[in-house]
Amino acid sequence: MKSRVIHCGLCLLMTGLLLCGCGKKAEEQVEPTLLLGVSQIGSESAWRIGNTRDIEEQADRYGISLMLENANQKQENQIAAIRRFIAYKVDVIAFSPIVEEGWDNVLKEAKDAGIPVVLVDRDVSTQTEGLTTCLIGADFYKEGVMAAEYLIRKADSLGMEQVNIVEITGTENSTPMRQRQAGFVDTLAGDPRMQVMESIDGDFLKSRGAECMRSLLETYGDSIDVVFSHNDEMTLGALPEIEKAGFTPGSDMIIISIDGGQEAIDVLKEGKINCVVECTPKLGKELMETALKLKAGEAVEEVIHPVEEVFTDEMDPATIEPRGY
Ligand code: GYE
Repeated sequence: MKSRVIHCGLCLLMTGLLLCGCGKKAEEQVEPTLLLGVSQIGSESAWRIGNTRDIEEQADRYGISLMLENANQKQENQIAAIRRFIAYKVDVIAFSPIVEEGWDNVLKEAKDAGIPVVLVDRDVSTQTEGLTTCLIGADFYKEGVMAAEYLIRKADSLGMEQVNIVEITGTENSTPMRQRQAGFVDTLAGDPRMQVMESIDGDFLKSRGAECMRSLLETYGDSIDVVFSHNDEMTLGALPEIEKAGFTPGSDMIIISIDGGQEAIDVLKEGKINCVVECTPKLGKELMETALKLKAGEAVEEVIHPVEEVFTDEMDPATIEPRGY
C-alpha cells in the first residue's frame, strides 16, 4: 500500500507544479483533486478484494486521489491509518471498521481536525454521537431475513418437521455478523421447527470455515440439516469438509451463504449450495459521489443501502449474470 501513498504524493507534486506554472500546460486551470484516505480491513475474501478494486476503479473514474491502506485484519492498523490520514490533511476519510466498538478517540481526532468521516460497508458503535457523517453499505439485517425466508420456503417444500441448523458467523462484533445473525434468528423465531444448535465464529475466513465445519460435524454429525454461513469464503471452506464426512452438500444438508461472489454462484449452479444472498461490494461510486459532496460542503444522505437480491435453487441458474467479484 505504501506505493499507492507515494503515487498520491507524486500526483500532488505534479498538480502543484502545474498550478505554479512550472508545467507545460501552466495556463490551464487545474482543479485541485480531492484527496480521499481509505482504510480497508484486509483481503480476507473475494468480497473484500472486489470492494478494494471497485474503490480504486471508481476513484480513477472520478479523478480522486486515493490514499488506500490495507489493515491486514487488525483494528490497531486501521486506527494508525486514520491518524496518518489526519496528519496528511486528507479532504475526506473513509473506512470499513473491522468491529463496531473502539473508535471514539480516533474519530474525535478526525472531527477536531475538521475532516469528515464516511463509513463504508460496516458501522461503528460510539459513545459520542455525530463522529461520522454517513454510512454506505448493505442492509445486513435484511440479508439475514432473506436467508431465513428462503429456509422457511425450503423446509415447507421438503415437508420438514424439525430443522437443525448450525451457523458459522463472521468476525465477532462486526456489523455484518451481528445484523445477519439478528435478521436470521428474528425471522425464524415464529417457526417452531427451526432450531439453531450452535453458532460458531468463522471470522469470515475460508480456513476458519473449514475448521468450524469439522468441529460441528464431530459434534452433531448427520443431525445437521442446515449450514448457515455468513459469507461465501467460509462456505467454500466448509463444503469439502462436509463431503469428506460422507455427506452431499445441497441435498443431505441445506447450504445457505451470503455475498454472491462468482465462485459461490458456480457452486450453486452445481447444486452444492442452495441459496446465496447477495451482498454487493460495489460501493465505490457512492463513496466517490459522497466524498465530492462533502468536500463541496453539501448535505449527504445518512445511510445508503444498495439494492440486493437472493440467488437460490428455486430459480433458473442460467439467468444469473456474471458477478464481477
Ligand atoms: O460479507 C465478507 C467480508 O463486511 C459485507 O466482509 C462485508 C463482509 C463480507 O469479508 O465476505
